[in-house]
Amino acid sequence: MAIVTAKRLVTIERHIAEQEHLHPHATGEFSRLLRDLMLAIRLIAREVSRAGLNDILGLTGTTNVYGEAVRKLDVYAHEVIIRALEHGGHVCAVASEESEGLLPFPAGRRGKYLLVFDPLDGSSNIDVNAPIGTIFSIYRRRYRGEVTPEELLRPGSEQVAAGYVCYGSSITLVYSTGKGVDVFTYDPTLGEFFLTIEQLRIPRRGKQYSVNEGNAKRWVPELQQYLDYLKTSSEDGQRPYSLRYIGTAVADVHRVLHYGGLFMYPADQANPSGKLRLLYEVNPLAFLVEQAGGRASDGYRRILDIVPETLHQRVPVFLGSPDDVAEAEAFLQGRHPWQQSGNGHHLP
Ligand code: P6P
Repeated sequence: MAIVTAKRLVTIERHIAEQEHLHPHATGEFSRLLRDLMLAIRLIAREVSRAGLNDILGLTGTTNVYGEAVRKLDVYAHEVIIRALEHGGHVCAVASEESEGLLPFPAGRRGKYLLVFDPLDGSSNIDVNAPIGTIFSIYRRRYRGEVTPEELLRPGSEQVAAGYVCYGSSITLVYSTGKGVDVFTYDPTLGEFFLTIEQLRIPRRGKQYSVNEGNAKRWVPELQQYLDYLKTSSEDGQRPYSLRYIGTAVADVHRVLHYGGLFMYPADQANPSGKLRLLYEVNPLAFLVEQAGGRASDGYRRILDIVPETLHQRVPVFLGSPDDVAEAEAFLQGRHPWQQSGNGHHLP
């Protein structure tokens, strides 16, 4: 992993401009889209950092398309991203996790890109000062004319860029345009994101797993065998793994990208497709993990190959270090040697 300190003083704007030269057909429209998005992220970062002081904590008293309570900061982040993008003319429509369907921009202001975003991931953590995040994903239009949801019913491998912001002890932007993953840290005194890690690479294997084990009794036996395996000491000291779970996917995945291991949100008897949304959360996170040399699947299929049937489709997810995710897949598919060696009996 190439560690770059901020000595080079490469801001996100300078980095976007440098990246533009890497794309021979770049029209500058994509760069301007990213700049508009960075403005929205700065505004959200400011509100998040003042969340205890500006009466933006707490609930709105409404629920979203999933029946989940909506918080004031969810609404603020959703609206500020839309306002920052709609005047630039680089995006024809947006899809927000907080909105029912696709939100086309007015005719005459429609560019060639689509922005898909989760304005505030992990918002239940806002009121307790735990990390939260914003996730975004950018596609290039396939059709002309009216913008319909079919524009987004395509595999995540067609993303032209994806990223997230983790509002934690510091505010970190992690993004990729398909040429590796770069990490920027926000300096709130200057309002600037500075490049701090160039071409982040995920370890081939880690020693941590991240999952809500409160659901364990509802998992398939093969997955329970995998968790037993992770907790069983091995002679080489690689196991037992440690459990780390924040409950904000952005924060859990940010740790996995740096330390290795894997993040899981599996299917269970109550949620046969898991909980996380393919378009708004899983595709962008899978894109980043693969760009960093990792692996992302639903236990059977590569996430980025899945063609969504609806905008809000949920999908089970296992993502992180390639060796760890491949091992989880082997267990789920009942083909891991540990399962066949008789150790794999599932404890009640
Ligand atoms: P649970 C946050 O609400 C979220 O969508 C993801 O960010 C996070 O990984 C998951 O849900 C946590 O869900 O069921 O463990 O609380």
